Amino acid sequence: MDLRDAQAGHGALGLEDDDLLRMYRCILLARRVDERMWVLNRQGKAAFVISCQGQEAAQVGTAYNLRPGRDYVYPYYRDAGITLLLGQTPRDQFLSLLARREDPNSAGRQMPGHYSSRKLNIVTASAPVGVQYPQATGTALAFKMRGEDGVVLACGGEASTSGGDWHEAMNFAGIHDLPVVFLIENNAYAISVPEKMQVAGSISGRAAGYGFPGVEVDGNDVLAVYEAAKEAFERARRGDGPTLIEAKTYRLTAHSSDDDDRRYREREEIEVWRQKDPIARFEKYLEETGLLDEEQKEEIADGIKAEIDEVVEYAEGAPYADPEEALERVYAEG
Ligand SMILES: Cc1ncc(C[n+]2csc(CCOP(=O)(O)OP(=O)(O)O)c2C)c(N)n1
Ligand SMILES: [Mg+2]
Repeated sequence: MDLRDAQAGHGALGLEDDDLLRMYRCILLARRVDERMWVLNRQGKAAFVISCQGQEAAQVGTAYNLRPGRDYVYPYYRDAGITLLLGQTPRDQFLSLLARREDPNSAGRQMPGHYSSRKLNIVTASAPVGVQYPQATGTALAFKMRGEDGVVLACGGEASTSGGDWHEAMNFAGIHDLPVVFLIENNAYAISVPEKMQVAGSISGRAAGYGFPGVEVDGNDVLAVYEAAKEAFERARRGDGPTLIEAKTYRLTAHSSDDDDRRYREREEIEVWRQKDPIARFEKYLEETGLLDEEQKEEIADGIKAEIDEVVEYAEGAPYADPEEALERVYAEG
């Protein structure tokens, strides 16, 4: 196991013990929320689930560098770890999953995973893969033109780098030295298509062609990701331009609740990656550095379970939007 040396560990990155516990709680919360979503799906209560499982450390390690409400983020559908860290709540996530009127993302109109918050500068995704990148780059251009110090985080899977939008955005960001960080969560599959059939060469290596740094990082090591992202965000805030981060990780669930992954990947492969689960690895680090013991672990886990029980009950009882509201907030009004 590739664990960081505790001595040189989080202190050297400027992280306090409390920061680590906050990261840990968020990673665990994202996992447990996701697991409950699958239960609701199997109970016939939730139509569709798309998971963050396996990618939580890549998400939280990166987003820990964001200033909510000041920086902007263009997440993709798996980024529950990012949106929970920034301030969306499990209640928000379940209201969205169950398409209730109170869903803050879209008032029950969008598919799950289309996160959105004006207050937190989380910009909703469109369903076509990769369209977030030119939009994110445009926001970074706005920051630069206005002389503001905001940074934009734009996220996606490895297959989103096969489309033209990503390359155009990378090129434009490189030309104008824009304050944008591209996070590619390389989870080895695009639905049933393995990386080797989707990506030529190396993703991180492509940044060189656009004139800015590209780094590859172990996406299941939250501190390694945090370190790479810290450098990237600092570089952007200094006005030195974009960075591409390729976080190597793995999708532990099927692509979505509508996908049967037994048709294209071996169970043994998933087991190998389960041994590298980002949660177990972080727990090991926290235990070795004396920040977490069995009792605290249980306390955190119990707290999360109680919160999820409560908000699921709330969301299940929350009303749907009235049919007459269907066209509200779709077009500009007034
Ligand atoms: C332009 C476009 N083509 C195809 C799809 C269908 N689709 C949705 S997700 C996905 C796979 C994307 O894979 P990746 O970018 O690696 O992200 P992951 O789901 O693995 O996290 C595909 C093909 C789509 N939404 N948009
Ligand atoms: Mg993928």
